[in-house]
Amino acid sequence: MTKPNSPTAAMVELSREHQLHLFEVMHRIRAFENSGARALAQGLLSGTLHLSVGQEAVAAGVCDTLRTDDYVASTHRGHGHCLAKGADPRRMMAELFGAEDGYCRGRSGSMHIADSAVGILGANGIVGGGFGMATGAALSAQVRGTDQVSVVFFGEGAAGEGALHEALNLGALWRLPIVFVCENNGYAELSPISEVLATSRVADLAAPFGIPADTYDGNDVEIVVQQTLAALARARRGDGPSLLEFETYRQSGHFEGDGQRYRTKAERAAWAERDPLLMMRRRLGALGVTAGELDSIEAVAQTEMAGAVEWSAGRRPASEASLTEDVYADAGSNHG
Ligand SMILES: Cc1ncc(C[n+]2csc(CCOP(=O)(O)OP(=O)(O)O)c2C)c(N)n1
Repeated sequence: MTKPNSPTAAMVELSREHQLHLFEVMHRIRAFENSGARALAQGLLSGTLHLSVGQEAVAAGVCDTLRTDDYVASTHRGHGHCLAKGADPRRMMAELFGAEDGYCRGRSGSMHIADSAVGILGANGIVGGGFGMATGAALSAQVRGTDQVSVVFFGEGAAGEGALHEALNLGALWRLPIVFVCENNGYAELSPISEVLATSRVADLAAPFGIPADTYDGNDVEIVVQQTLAALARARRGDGPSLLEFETYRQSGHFEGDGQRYRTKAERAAWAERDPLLMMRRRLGALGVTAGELDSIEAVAQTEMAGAVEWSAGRRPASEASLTEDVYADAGSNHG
């Protein structure tokens, strides 16, 4: 998959081709997750999945602006971040299937997918676990004198974690090339933001550190691209961190199987109208792209991800005998 018009400056006009590319990336994310969810419902996978259906514009828009050697620290809801940053969907799907060909040889499931070849530091089962890793990666880029940037995705539920405030402090103090990207989907597990955070705006939390921050529409992929470009330019110039809060909505449950009794049908229906894929479809339609062209992009994405499922289902499962491989124990040192 090529990346047309890889942008390098802030506030560029996105070409029609570029917008079509973003539409394709968002559809690939949705198709991957829907395919995984179907496989789970069919009993082909164990455990559960945390889907990001409805949030694709943030992953696609942010990662679109990044270079392969930039870093991304993801979350427990990280399929979109990993795919958009360049992970291989077959190896991702194989990991969900617990197969040896998966990213972690089938031992982790979706919450620990990492790919250092494309700068993915890892999805993370620990809420707020990415802050320290991304800060460290940004420090490493600064020490090595490269212009790489480190991006950390987090949910508004992670904004109450001390690790965010430590990372904001060090990022500002050392002017690190890091961008904090909050995907504010309104709920932390089953709790609305009003019950878990003392402010309604995560962006407010950056003010004491002198870090520029604002809140934007996270379902409009073009806005996500433009704002990330500005934050990246600042980081690459050596001017330090930014915090971008993107408001979005998780259309799926917190996990597959979540009864979702904590929110109303009316709320879900209103956000479904603002589905980022639908919004992009309308925009491209207004630019003269035909419904047939858009449908075929969607169909190609679905075929690709159905292929990833088929491939993964045929892979060898991780063997029980291999489970203790790569587990380290410090047996030699004297802790007395
Ligand atoms: C340190 C830690 N505390 C609690 C949990 C349990 N947990 C898993 S997801 C989640 C909510 C996270 O909410 P948010 O950061 O807003 O992300 P979202 O699920 O909305 O994408 C919690 C509390 C965890 N995995 N790690």
